[in-house]
Amino acid sequence: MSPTYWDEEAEIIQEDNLRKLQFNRLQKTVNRAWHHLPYYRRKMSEAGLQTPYDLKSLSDLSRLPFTSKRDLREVYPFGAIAEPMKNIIRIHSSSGTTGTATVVGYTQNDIRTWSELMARTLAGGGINEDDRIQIAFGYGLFTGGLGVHYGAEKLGATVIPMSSGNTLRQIQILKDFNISVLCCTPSYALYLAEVARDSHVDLADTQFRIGIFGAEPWSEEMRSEIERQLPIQAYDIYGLSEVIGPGVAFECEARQGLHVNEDHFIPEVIDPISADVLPPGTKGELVFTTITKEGTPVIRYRTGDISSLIVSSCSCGRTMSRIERVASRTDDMLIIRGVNVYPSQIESVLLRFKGIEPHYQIIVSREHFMDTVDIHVEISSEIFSDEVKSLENLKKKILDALKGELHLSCTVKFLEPKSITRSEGKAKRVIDLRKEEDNS
Ligand code: DLL
Repeated sequence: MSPTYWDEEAEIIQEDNLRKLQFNRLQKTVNRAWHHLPYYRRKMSEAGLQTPYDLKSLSDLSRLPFTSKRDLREVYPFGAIAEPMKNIIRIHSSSGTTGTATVVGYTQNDIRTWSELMARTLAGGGINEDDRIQIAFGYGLFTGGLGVHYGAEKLGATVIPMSSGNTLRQIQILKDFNISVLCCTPSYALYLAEVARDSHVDLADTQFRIGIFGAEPWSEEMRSEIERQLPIQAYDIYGLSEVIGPGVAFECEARQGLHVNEDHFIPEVIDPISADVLPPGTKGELVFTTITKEGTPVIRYRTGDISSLIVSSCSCGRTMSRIERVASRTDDMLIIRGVNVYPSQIESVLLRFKGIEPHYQIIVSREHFMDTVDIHVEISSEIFSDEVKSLENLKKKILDALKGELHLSCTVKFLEPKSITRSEGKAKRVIDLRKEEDNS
């Protein structure tokens, strides 16, 4: 398959030229932050910078201070905006479910850049102006809906701006409008497949061919499951509001990691504890510096997402380095009686077993000062009616795999199909009752 570049000059740029471009843009960003954002000026001065022109090469990036979600929250609502408000044409914001929301402002140029990057992202998945794209990411303060929308229009595709929810209607439109591309969270794609099946709608003989999924972690096993249930190739796209929204990194047709749009964002991977920069191939926390954003530039923003950098060349010819798919976050690691495990690892084990459905929840609680984990997972209706003995057998195999591979002792409870509430956006996989107890 020949690669589908949207912006060939940028996507196959030579490394030397890319590094020069990045340094040039980084200097401008540092200058902007120094002059327009008092908290950055303070942080940079504390880190020993005397002027914004102190950086001599790209490796001096490591002299700059990190930015955390907390820093952005402290200047809520508009303290992270580096332009007069009259130049800001759009505001997005994180949901704020885990604290004060973070607010991001976009100038005309930022929206132009974002649209370009999203067009690049969609073209990377083989999408073109002949496609009809149903956008089932939420529209609103969340960046998913509008971010993909502007990119799809830029690409020249036909956009169907559905937003999230109203699943029966989504299926009807998918079929009636001969949609070829669906964009949503991977968990919502599975829900849509389930509702289509229940409504006896066969999507196999439609034009539907590509899924662009992101905004939440999903495993390779989940990708296989989605592709088994829907007649599509599924692509992973990654991004976060604080950096721009979707369009930070995307999978090409090789699907071997996500290309970072390095001409706009400089990625680093650090040790989440010591904050030391880690070499390519080593897993750690992803950090991004925006180098073209005007509205809300961020310097060395700590994402909390875990990944590693892949610098080897990709068969698609793009020279921008890649990140490994983001399977977990530093703050979703569960520490269960001294064992560290991520929900995505549990997902990978569960989905290997036939009859296990991709709908699960991990319930963590504390009994007599001991942490316990109960995994609630749906099983298919065929095996739900199996004899108790064969169900017990299956359960034992799962428990052995969890123990053998993740050293996790837990309990597994099989649930009837459709017992777990479906999500229209980001799925909630972990219920940590310990936090609720601690907060009560
Ligand atoms: O979720 C932006 C987005 C919209 C990305 C649509 C992709 C598609 P936030 O709501 O700010 O922005 O959430 C950002 O979601 O730090 C990750 O933890 C997680 N995330 C986003 N994309 C992926 C992905 C959008 N492909 C947070 N894989 C990020 C894993 C992802 N996690």
